[in-house]
Amino acid sequence: MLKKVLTGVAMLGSLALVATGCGGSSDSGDGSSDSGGVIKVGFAQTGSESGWRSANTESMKEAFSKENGFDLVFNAADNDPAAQIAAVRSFINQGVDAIVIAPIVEDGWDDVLNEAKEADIPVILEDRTVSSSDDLYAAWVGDDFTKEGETAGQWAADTFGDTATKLVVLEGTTGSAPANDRATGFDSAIEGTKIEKIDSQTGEFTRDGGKKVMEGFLQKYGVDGIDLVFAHNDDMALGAIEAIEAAGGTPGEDIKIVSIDAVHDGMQALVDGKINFIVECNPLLGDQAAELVKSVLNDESVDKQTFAVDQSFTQDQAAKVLDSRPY
Ligand code: GZL
Repeated sequence: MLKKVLTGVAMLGSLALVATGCGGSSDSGDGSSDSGGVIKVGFAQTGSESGWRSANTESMKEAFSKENGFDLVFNAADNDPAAQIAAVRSFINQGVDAIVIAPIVEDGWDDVLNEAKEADIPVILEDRTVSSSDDLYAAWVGDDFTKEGETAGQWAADTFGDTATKLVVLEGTTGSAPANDRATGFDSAIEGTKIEKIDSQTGEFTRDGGKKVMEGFLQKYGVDGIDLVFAHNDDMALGAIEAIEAAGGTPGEDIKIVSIDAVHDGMQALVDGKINFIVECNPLLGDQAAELVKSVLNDESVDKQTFAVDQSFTQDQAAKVLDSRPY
């Protein structure tokens, strides 16, 4: 399956494409629908669970703006998969021109995606993926979650691999692609090392969820019984930091933390020495998603998968870039 890897330049390029309306042509020459040049798009967002999600929502709203030729119908499902499916069904009933989804969980999408197909409304996935057959959506743009997990795991293996290390994991939303794939990648990277996963539980990608789960781990094992935390996102890592400090521990020293996202608050904690390593997950997917909608409505062939390019940061590397990052 073809996939395209995006660099920052390419994503900026797509901004130029979308802004000048040369993302393709149809009867009105700019990918517009029948409603006089404006494309009506329903966007089903997961909710507002994390700093990453806020940056992603901002990117999507900026890209699907009136200035760029869109009429955006936005829904945030508060991390409720049933509510998100109902939102997509509502978009179909409204007769939107295209639907964009950041699916909370991978499973349960077949029926409503078939209904969109029967209504001849193309679906673009952004951020997370679904387990449905890929003929039920036109394209997906997002980050390589398995690779993110592998990068985090490789750092852990390089740092602790030869030493007996007690690991606890703060998992993302159960059933979500990032939680599933980051776990797969991380576990493959630490295989054969002396890192032992003693516990793992979902904190739902939220700061409060990460704090509560970490409080439970600390009650169970004590500060001295845990050496390393792998948090599936920065918000849960930040919650874990609060719990560790409340228990009298020093995060980043007594208990090391590796996380994923690289949102500003996470990067600040990395600079402050409370997190030890962060793998980026770029949330700025709006321009590419908007370009995909225009191309699909223009019956242009598009790559089924487009990956954003992610990097990773040590504490020193974070200090150099913190003030210049876009999110
Ligand atoms: C990853 C995204 C995840 C982030 C979390 O692309 O789906 O959801 O890692 C967010 O911060 O809540």
